[in-house]
Amino acid sequence: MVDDAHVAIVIPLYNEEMVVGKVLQELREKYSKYKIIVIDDCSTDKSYEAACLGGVYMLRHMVNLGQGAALQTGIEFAKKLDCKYIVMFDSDGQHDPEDIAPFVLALDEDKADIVLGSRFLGKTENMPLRKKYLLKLSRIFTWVTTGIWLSDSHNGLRALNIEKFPNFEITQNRMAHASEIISIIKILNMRYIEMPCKIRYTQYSLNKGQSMWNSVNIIVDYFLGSVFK
Ligand SMILES: Nc1nc2c(ncn2[C@@H]2O[C@H](COP(=O)(O)OP(=O)(O)OP(=O)(O)O)[C@@H](O)[C@H]2O)c(=O)[nH]1
Ligand SMILES: [Mg+2]
Repeated sequence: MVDDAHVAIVIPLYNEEMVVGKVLQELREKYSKYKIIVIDDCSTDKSYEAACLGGVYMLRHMVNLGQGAALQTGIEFAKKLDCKYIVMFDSDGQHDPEDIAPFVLALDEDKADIVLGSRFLGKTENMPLRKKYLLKLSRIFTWVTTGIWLSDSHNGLRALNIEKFPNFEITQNRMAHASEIISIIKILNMRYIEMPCKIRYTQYSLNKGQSMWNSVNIIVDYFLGSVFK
């Protein structure tokens, strides 16, 4: 059985003051024994204040370093708290807390070392067509660069056995970390599975989400980050 005290939910946060409070409340109610670790990445709005709730470990970067760096800060902190499993969860309300438990169970039953969320296996609604095609393209990119074929290679919901892989380390600061994580799986020879997860596309998330242009930047970041490591 999963020992809840050794599970961490690591949540990168950047300018989500409107939604982060609700996201954390839901997580606290449903996973009261898990360690909930939020890393505010020098938000310019009131996200930090909105996330300072009881029962939440609140960390803060003094400068904006990007989602990859925030995840790594959270992973290091979770290791210090002796956590065995780490769940990566977005703060923008797009993920469904219900999806966490089956991911952690799969790790605990040793079905995999890392579980990757897939919106194409889950009940995702209102996904914009441009996002759908971009994600389909990105899985070809992932396959070419790593040899790993996934249905959804850029999904922020993941769960990983950090006790078994303490050297799992994200070095790509910004959004290119998603591609880097797949490379790490390959380098560390981790057993991975994809599991269904829901992504909520609301007007809020559509207004805020990643732009097409940013996707090009992510690819450039990834290559530069790999070359100049
Ligand atoms: N720590 C940190 N988190 C960030 C940064 N940019 C975005 N995030 C967080 O990372 C999560 C995902 O960011 P999004 O921009 O929604 O990216 P996405 O979900 O991959 O893309 P969409 O499907 O377009 O929404 C959210 O919880 C953001 O708050 C950043 O610079 N630093
Ligand atoms: Mg999002």
